[in-house]
Amino acid sequence: EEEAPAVQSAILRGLKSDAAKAARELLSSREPLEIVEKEIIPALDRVGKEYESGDIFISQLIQSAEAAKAAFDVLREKMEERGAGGLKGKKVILATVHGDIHDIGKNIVKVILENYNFDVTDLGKDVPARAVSDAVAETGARIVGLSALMTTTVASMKETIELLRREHPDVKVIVGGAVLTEKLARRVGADRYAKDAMETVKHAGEL
Ligand code: B1M
Repeated sequence: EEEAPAVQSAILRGLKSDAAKAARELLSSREPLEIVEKEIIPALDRVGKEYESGDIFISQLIQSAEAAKAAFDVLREKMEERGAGGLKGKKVILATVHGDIHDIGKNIVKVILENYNFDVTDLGKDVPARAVSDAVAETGARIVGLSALMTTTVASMKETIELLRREHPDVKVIVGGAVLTEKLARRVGADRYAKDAMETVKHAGEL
């Protein structure tokens, strides 16, 4: 595979238009979700590690994240074109928890859920617990998906779930994000842990 590393290297080098172009080219031979899982996520994992070890600066991490978004935008268009359409099904609320601005993963989960016909209300990133609970009241959604990427924001996730338990005890909560594990998900009081977008679809379908 000649083209395969092109998406990754454009992300590693933080080149937005190259990343978009490479993603577009790869679409002729690969499925969008496969490109997300095999190219975009591994590239971001790598820059994350390089940042952590001090090999790259935050500015480079930001550029890589932007290149990843540019590649994902191309894939999203493709997925939206193919979306099931028709009547929208179960309502799901999505948010990245308070204090956390990482939203690439949540945005992927959103597109995939919509592809499977869920009716998604995306509250964005850095979302206070109060806003999540209010959105449940407004939309009548029975499923909430929360994302957290940092050890420091797992506490916000727990707070959000506690508020939901008090105000909307029948709502089911699915959690995800790089920092989470099955064990941590239980500890914050979630109903389900989803390691990726497809697992979210599976859980949301069952709940
Ligand atoms: Co930051 N960051 N970052 N960052 N960043 C991490 C998370 C970190 C692990 C990097 C590192 O040091 N190794 C580290 C956290 C350490 C920790 O607490 N354990 C970190 C840090 C420290 C920070 C800052 C504090 C850096 C600074 O400013 N000094 C800062 C935080 C600011 C804040 O939030 N308050 C920061 C900033 C940024 C950028 C802005 C540069 C950028 C984010 C851009 C954006 O999202 N708009 C960024 C990035 C890109 C990363 C890494 C490299 C990649 C994250 C990512 O997008 N992964 C990350 C390292 C890493 O994770 N490898 C890192 C790809 C994405 C598709 O995966 O989000 O896991 P993920 O989503 C998956 C699944 O987890 C699941 O499905 C998705 C698809 O498979 N999933 C869900 C996710 N959410 C779900 C919700 C669900 C279900 C499934 O609900 C139903």
